[in-house]
Amino acid sequence: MSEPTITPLAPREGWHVIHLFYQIDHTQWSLFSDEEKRQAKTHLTELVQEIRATPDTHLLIFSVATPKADLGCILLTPDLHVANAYEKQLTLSLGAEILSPVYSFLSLTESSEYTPTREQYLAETLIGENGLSAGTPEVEAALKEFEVRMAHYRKFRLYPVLPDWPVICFYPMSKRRSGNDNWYALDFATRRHLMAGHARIGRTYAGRILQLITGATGLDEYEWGVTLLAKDPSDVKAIVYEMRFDEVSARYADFGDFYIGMQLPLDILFRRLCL
Ligand code: 76R
Repeated sequence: MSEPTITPLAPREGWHVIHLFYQIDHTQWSLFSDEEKRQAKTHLTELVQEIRATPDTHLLIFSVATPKADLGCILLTPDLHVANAYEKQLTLSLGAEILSPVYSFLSLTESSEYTPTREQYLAETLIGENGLSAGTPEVEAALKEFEVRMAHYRKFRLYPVLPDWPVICFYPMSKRRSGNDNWYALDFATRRHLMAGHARIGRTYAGRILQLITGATGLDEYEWGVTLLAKDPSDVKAIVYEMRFDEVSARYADFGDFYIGMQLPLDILFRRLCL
């Protein structure tokens, strides 16, 4: 799909991610004949299939719950040229002037700078918190388990394959930089300590909330895209509420608009969107 004469713009690690939100122009759509409507929907269906058949490329497509938008897409792919080409094609996929972009967000998957190293896990968690002694079979087993878990974790953060959980929540977020509440003026140890508290809360939602944090500093207005997948909308409300009391969010986070969508099979999605 990528044009052969163009050098790929793949990041050193990870994938590009584009969140796209569209409104549908039903006035333009109503001017289409039944045959033109059928062809437009077939065209979008084939494009979705082509995108999903592209190596290392994923597309989530969903109906947006409120009139902030109608249709939402999350595209993950390594090469920015490919992301850009698919984004243009998605926008035109139902015909000119049918889909108007109302919000978009460009980011990159990233591994976290706060992930504990093997040495930190040994010193802080196994010895410090659990009171174990270095070198015992129990500690060696725990360290092995930690390394396997971390390898999976790093792979998921950089190359996520997202499940088809129905509820999608997306919002952009930045860390605050004002007066005494300047995240970027904190030293690394303090930020790491605060992020550990954040992660502790997050982990209590395992199996109910799947978070994808993508970095956008220098790429878009906000610094991160927060994408949460859930099976139950009340888990989204609960985690975002609980996080607000945690210092990382209470003191240092600024948020943009929230979008709530539902992943659906394409035929049901078209009916839902009155297409
Ligand atoms: O990914 C991990 O499990 C490691 C720990 C972790 C990091 C490094 C983690 C855990 N997060 C990390 C980074 Mn998170 N997260 C958010 C939000 O609404 C709000 O208040 C904030 C939006 C939610 C709901 C959430 C959920 N997290 C980040 C970063 C990057 C910060 C940086 O690098 O400075 C942001 C912006 C951010 C925001 N977080 C978790 C969760 C959940 C559910 C987890 C547990 C994941 C799991 O281990 O299963």
